[in-house]
Amino acid sequence: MRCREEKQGIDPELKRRIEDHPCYSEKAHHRYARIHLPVAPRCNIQCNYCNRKYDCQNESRPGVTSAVLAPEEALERVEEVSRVMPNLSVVGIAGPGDPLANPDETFRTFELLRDRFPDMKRCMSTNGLMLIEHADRIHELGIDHVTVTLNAVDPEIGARIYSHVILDGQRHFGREGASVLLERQLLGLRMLRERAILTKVNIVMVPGVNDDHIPVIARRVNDLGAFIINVIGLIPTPNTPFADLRGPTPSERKRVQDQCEGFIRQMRWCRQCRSDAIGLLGHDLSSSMFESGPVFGEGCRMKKDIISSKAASPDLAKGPGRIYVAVSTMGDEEVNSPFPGTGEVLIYEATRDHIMFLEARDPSRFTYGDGSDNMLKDVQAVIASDLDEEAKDMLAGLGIDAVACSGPIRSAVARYARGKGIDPPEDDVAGPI
Ligand code: CLF
Ligand code: SF4
Repeated sequence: MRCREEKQGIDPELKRRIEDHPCYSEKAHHRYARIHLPVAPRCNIQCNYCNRKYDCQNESRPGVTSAVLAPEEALERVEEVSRVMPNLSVVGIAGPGDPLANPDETFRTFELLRDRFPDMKRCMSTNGLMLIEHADRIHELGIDHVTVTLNAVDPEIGARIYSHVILDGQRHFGREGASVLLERQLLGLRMLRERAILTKVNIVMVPGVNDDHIPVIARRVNDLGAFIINVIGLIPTPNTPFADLRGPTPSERKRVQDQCEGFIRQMRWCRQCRSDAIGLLGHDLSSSMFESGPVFGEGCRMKKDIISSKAASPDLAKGPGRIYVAVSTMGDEEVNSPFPGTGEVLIYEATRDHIMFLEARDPSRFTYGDGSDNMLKDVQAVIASDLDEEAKDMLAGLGIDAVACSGPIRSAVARYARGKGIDPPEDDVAGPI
């Protein structure tokens, strides 16, 4: 009988490369921490969803700014964090601009890290414009994981997403700019594959612009050897051309992810973290560990306004044989946080074929009232270590079950599902890869 890894096409060597990377393995994301080093302030393109007061949105949520560090300061930060965080396994550079628009700072930082922390995974996220020039350097420095954000493989669609691209001091606009970027992204991905570097492709899903096009992107990047894709919902940011658009609803995003799942792995657990994030995904400790002053003067003051302004309403479609459950957790794949509490709220789907983690809902983006934007209005149950009377009343008013328990999340979801006549497979109760 084939083991689960084999069924998923993951050989032992590949498993070794992803098993402690929180963005390449769902299981790892509950256990292993990453640190982002904000050493790269400049950018070489202009995305229509990006306000440059904030971090690069290709990897981060809008409304967050990170203080830029020099490479030596970045190394000191890793030294400090690694002393208190034994599960720190990955160090990444993801902004606040594009790492490859700041090659000196980016590569100097990776050089210092390679010498001082040779066993820590080195990771980078880029818009891909300058990959061709730097693929060899990336390989030499042992940067084993590279994310490329690629929002269109059709320049007509790309022209609606990118306002311009700067190459060799020249600005390229519209379709021409999008073609320049695309050509270089595709060649860059190929070059990374030739160097056996694991690649992830982030796609920012913009309803009405590239949503129907995402399966086409997924097929193309799969052909170019990408390991996994991460469909990120647009979070509209003030003072950008996309300020008045909306992000996808949970069911719109899930529909696209399900369409793509047939031919490439899906990362569904991304938290769109900031470019100086530290810790487990979803439990960012950066602001409690270090003063993260604003680079461009606004700081995180704007964060709440931006994030709460255009949250897509929860709309997972209930149906026979399928239930959605919200779990309150502080991490470790355990039900270990009360509701409401300071932990995250994770949404799981259970059917007779799977238990699937769908998304994390940020309480700051939603309300708990009885309106249509209640962040839990589309789930059947809330599972938490404890629920206060007010929470139980609110849930009862929405027809949602309140379940207090502890222990592994997937066992708790399976128990609830079985009580509703749905028996998920044992493999999935045991956990993800
Ligand atoms: Fe950082 Fe990105 Fe490396 Fe991960 S994040 S550079 S691949 S170590 Fe991860 Fe954060 Fe999502 Fe990025 S959850 S935003 S996918
Ligand atoms: Fe902004 Fe990142 Fe796009 Fe550059 S690549 S414009 S920093 S979102």
